[in-house]
Amino acid sequence: MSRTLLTNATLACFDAADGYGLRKNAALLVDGERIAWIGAMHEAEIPADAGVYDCAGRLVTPGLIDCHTHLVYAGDRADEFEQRLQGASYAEIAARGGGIVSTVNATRAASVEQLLEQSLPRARQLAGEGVTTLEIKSGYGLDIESEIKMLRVAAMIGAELGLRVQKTFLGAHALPPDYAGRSDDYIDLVCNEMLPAAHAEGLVDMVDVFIESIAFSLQQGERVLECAKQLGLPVKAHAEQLSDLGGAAMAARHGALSVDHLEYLAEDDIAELARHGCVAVLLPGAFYVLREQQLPPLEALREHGVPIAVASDCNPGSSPLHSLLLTMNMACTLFRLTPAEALRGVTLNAARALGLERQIGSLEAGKQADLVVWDADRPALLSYRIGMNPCAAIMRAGRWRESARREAA
Ligand code: DI6
Ligand code: FE
Repeated sequence: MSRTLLTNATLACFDAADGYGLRKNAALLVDGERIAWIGAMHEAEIPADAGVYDCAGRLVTPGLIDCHTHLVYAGDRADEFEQRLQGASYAEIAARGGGIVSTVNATRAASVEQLLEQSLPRARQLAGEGVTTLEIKSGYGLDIESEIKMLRVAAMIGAELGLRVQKTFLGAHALPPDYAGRSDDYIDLVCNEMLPAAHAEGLVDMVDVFIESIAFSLQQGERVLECAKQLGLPVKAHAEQLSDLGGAAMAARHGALSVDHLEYLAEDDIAELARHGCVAVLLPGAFYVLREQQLPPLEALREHGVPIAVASDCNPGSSPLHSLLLTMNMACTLFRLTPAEALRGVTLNAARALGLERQIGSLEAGKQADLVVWDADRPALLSYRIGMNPCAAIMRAGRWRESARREAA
């Protein structure tokens, strides 16, 4: 078992109820895949067999977690970007058969190899900024075979890049054209065939649903979540992105790990999230790209003590965003999160949104040794700078990712 001692570190541990849990002049011992010990430099003993990494005062955070992406897809939607700049809305483009459905056509036509080749650079980009855990949703296949193909590619990305990938089945993302006017029949297919088939292949860690006027109704969403629960799978929901259909409170009542987007979330429903310990995942990339005006109810989420996570929502339509650091900056600038909330939102609270908070998301003895060394001395720098990647070294499950490692001077 290999051991590594990080010395002279400024650790943002996230081991306390709020703030960074900052420890200066600290040391951290990694034993095998796990964090074995954290303490002050003057208490550290260097085991004879340990490698030493001198952080020289640099900041060390938990590995970043992007807890909401749709990064497996084929093609792009730059043409829609141009249409929106000429005045068309996201919902109008979707209504005329563009939007998600155009990505569905491209994704269905792509082979596994093509899908992997097109999706890998997106995951690599996120990983280069210190992402060690990535959630990836299906939802551009919308038939059994293509949804399974997407989830397979998601798993391949994890293996290829040495990331932890959580695979989310989002068969109820949009109504495929072949089911036009028959959305209940499509939900039957999702519940009775698609989800059980993907689950039988061991490809489903969680189940998500898009509850929105341009997607599925509250009742249809609830059916999908009930089916998922019958299979013993954790659930989550896209809710209140463009309108208030009550999807977030419904999903919270079903024990959802998270509800995501939430710009139109009503005050009454926030109490429901708090009561059920459901994480609010905010997605400033989609807000920015769609030039939304309605802000998520940040102050009320804080008042109710709802844990807040932040994610890229990386997708070809509403959020072609491949940087979690930029996402953190947007969460601060657009939504008014503090840098501490933004960093907690891509570490500990993102882990909670994936049901992984016992394994990852903070620097604590016993947790998986997923961590990032930054060319920065304070955590606020990560949210503050735009277009700067100060990632110096990345460790995932106790191993340095060689490609991202720069030796301490
Ligand atoms: N909400 C979103 O923002 C993405 N999916 C969803 O349910 C958009 C996906 C796309 O436009 O391709
Ligand atoms: Fe999304």
